[in-house]
Amino acid sequence: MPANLTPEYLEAEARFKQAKSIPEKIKALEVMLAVIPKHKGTEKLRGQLKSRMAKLKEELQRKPTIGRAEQAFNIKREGAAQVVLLGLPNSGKSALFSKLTNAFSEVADYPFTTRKPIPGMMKFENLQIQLVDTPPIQLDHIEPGFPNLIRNGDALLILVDLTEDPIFQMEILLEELKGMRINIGGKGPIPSPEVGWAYKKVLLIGNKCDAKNAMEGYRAFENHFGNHFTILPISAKERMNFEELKKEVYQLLGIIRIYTKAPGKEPDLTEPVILKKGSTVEEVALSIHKDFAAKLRYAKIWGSGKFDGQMVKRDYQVNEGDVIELHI
Ligand SMILES: Nc1nc2c(ncn2[C@@H]2O[C@H](COP(=O)(O)OP(=O)(O)OP(=O)(O)O)[C@@H](O)[C@H]2O)c(=O)[nH]1
Ligand SMILES: [Mg+2]
Repeated sequence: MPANLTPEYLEAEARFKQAKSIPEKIKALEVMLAVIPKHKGTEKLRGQLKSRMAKLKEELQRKPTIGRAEQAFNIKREGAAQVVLLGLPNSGKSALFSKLTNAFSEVADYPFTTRKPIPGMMKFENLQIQLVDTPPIQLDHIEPGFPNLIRNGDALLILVDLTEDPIFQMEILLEELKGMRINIGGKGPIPSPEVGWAYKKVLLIGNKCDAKNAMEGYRAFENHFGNHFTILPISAKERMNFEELKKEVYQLLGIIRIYTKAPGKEPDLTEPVILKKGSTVEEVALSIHKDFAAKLRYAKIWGSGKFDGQMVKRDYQVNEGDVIELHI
């Protein structure tokens, strides 16, 4: 029996074929189903349209949840650097995060308290460094978006609970990071990059230093991992070693602070220019404006120069705390 499809139906079908998004496709299908002549000859076609519709609706339901979960792990970088906290459940990440930053993350004595990453700003001298609290790392289950969050960070703070076999905790963390193709290190040179792998600098933190048996755990941990990583014992609860911790985080980032000034004026020491260690005068200029770098003739330097106000060229390597006057 001929299907006798109407022009209305054929028009909707054309729209369906051209549709790019799922909602557009669903809309066109709805029209097709509404206007299709309902007789024996179209029975099979109607069945196909209905099952297509069901599949599209299911897809629509599924899509945003994956998207939303991933989006929660997309934390916009703010301040001088982004540092991601990592650890097993109950290691004290949120306790530390809440005390070091202006933000709040729930602390509780049961595991999996933190479900989504939370950003906060930590003040260190004249700098703001972003810390990101995260859900715990667990064996064989990685949330979508988590590997990217770790890869995008400038450095990692790995927390272990010193009272709960810290070596074993670290072994699990290393295993899970390996699964995400993330290589970590602390001391020593940065290894040459491998395709598909990311390398992250790490500071290891032994938490709960205030608790009984913590120092025993610390000594064993230090013996095991001390050659490859800087390890700092702290207590998030008692705020022990917080100043040291902030300094170590800054060291870990491998950044320097430079101050610029206009001729005859004083530099603004509250507004550092943040650069990678080893940067040059040219990169100082570039951080202000690309035209500035192009037109740069020379600079005067206070700090690491041979004398105050020394004239230097664009390839001069600047150092922590230098004050630079750019001349174009
Ligand atoms: N004694 C002691 N307990 C601590 C310290 N830091 C955290 N705790 C306790 O450890 C438990 C877990 O702390 P959280 O900060 O919630 O741990 P977390 O790593 O964020 O846990 P998840 O969100 O589940 O991954 C809580 O009962 C805290 O009070 C510390 O320095 N000393
Ligand atoms: Mg937490």
